[in-house]
Amino acid sequence: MEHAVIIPAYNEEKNISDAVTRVTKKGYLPIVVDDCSKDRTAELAEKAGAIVLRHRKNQGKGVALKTAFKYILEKHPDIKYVAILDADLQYLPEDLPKIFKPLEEDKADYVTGYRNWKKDVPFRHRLGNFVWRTAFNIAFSANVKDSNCGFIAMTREVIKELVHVATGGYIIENMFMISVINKGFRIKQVPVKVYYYGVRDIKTGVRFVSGNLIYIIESGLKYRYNIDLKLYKILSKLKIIFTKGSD
Ligand SMILES: Nc1nc2c(ncn2[C@@H]2O[C@H](COP(=O)(O)OP(=O)(O)O)[C@@H](O)[C@H]2O)c(=O)[nH]1
Ligand SMILES: [Mg+2]
Repeated sequence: MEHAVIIPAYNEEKNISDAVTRVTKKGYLPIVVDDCSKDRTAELAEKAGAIVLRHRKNQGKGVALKTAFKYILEKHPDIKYVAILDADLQYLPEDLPKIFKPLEEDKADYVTGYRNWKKDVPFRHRLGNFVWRTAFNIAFSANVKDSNCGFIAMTREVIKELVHVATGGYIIENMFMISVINKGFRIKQVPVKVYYYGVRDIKTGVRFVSGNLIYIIESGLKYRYNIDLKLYKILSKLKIIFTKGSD
């Protein structure tokens, strides 16, 4: 078995069995990290045949990924390629072969999906992502089609780096991409399908968008001019912006 799929999960009893079953059907090893869910997520994941790693307290998606990276590096020397699939099935397990392909062909070290903004993404999410993507491409002289897609795949070599940076919640996608750029790994993006089962309220949305934007701009200043404002850290400590997730 060379392919593993990490499924970070927090209160996902509705979709977790389906997610695990469809990942297994594709021939990949499903590793669920239960981030201290209050529902039957862990039990259902186990019943569906996944390897289940449990957090005793809720720590956010970033730390859930760190737990899985450590587990794979320590216990699974055979695993060469690893993907991340959200448990809420916003992205499709059936798209996994597409996201693994550039790695298998040795054309990339890190692959992310890119969403069809017009066809699949609600306006408010489209706007937030436009702001992030524009800031990201300016800050890093990059030309990514999607800077915040949670559907990601990477090689074992990349995991050996990201296990040291993974933390927090929804900034994880930017944090990983920035780290991969800094390390000079090859990045590719492939088109993926995405579903939205509800849109955040405006207040939450603004806190979400601004938190990520501050992180991107600050990281850009560090990347270009080695200026470290630490603003993101201060604001997350003051709980002005989210850290783990919007929960
Ligand atoms: N929101 C949230 N999701 C978590 C947490 N820990 C793990 N996750 C999982 O991370 C994935 C992405 O979370 P989600 O809230 O859907 O984020 P979004 O779709 O990017 O806004 C899902 O599979 C969650 O179950 C957490 O503390 N909070
Ligand atoms: Mg989601």
